[in-house]
Amino acid sequence: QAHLKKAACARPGRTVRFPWCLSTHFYTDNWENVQNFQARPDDILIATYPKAGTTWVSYILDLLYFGQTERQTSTPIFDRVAFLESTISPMGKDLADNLPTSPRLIKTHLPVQFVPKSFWEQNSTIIYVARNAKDNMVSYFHFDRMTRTQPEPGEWSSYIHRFMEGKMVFGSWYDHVNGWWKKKQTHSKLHYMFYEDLSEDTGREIDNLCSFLGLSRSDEEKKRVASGVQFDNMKKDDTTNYSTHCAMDFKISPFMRKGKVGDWKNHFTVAQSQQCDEDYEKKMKNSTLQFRTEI
Ligand code: PPS
Repeated sequence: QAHLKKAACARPGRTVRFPWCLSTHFYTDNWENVQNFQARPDDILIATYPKAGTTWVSYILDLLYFGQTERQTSTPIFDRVAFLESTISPMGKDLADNLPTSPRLIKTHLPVQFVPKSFWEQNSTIIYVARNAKDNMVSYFHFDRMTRTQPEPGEWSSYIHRFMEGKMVFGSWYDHVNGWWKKKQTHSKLHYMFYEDLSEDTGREIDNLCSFLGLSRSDEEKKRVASGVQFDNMKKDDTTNYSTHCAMDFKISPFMRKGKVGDWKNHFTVAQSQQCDEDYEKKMKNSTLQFRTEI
C-alpha cells in the first residue's frame, strides 16, 4: 500500500488544459466516474477554491459529527474526508463510495457548474468556504511550491498575474467564489462561510454551522471543538497536518503554514497590491460578495 502510494505521486502532475482551467491529470483522470458519482441526501459536501480553509472546516465537521473516536485519532483527515475528484492515493471517488460514516464528509474544489448532478438531485448539504483573494493566492503559491500534484508556481511576480488571469488548477478564483455565491441565492442547503470569519471568532462560526445543520451540541462540546481546531493544535496533530501525505515536501513549506488573515502583506509590494486591487474592482464590480483582507 505504502509502495503504491509513493508510486502514485512520484512524478509531478502532468498539466491538462480544460476549457475552463488549467489542471493536472490528478484531477481529471477519473472525470466520468466523478461526474457520475452517486450522492446521498445525508452527504455533506465541503466545497472550496483550493487553500480557502477546506481542512479547517472539514475537521470542524468531523469533530461535530463524530467526536474524538479511535478513527479520528488514528486515520489521517484525507482518509476520513474524501477528496472527490482526486486520483492521488487515496482515490477520492472510491473512498467516498466506501466511507463508513453517516454523514459522509466529501471535499471538492470543483467550480459549481462541475459538481456531480446527483448532489443537487439528492439535495445534499453543502458547505462552501471562501477566503480573500490575496491570502488565498499566497497560500496557493506556497502550496504549489511544495506539492508534486501541482504545476511549479514560478516567480511570485508572475504567479500573481496567472492568478488574476484565472490560469490556475481549478480555474479562476473570481469565477469560483462568485459562481458558488450565486448558487447560494437559490439553494437553501448551501451554507457560505468565510475564512476570515472563522479566524475572527471560531466559536461563533461553529454556532452558525450547528444552526444550519440542525445539530444540537452542548456549549462544552462546541468549546471542545473550537479548541481542537485551533491552528497550533491542528499543526501538531499528524492526522490533520498532512505530514503523512505522499505528495508534499514540508522542507519546502508545511501544509499548515501560517493560518493567518493578512499574511499577503508580507508578500505583495505596494505596486503589486495596487494592481491586484484595480483588477479586483473590475472583476468583482457586479458581485455583492464582500471579503475582508484584514481583521
Ligand atoms: S487544500 O489543500 O485546498 O485542502 O488546503 P486548505 O485546507 O483549503 O487550506 C490550507 C490553508 O488553511 C490554513 N489552515 C488554517 N488556518 C487557521 N486555522 C486553522 N485551524 C487552519 N487549518 C488550516 C492553512 O494553514 C493554509 O493556509 P496558509 O495561509 O497557507 O497557512
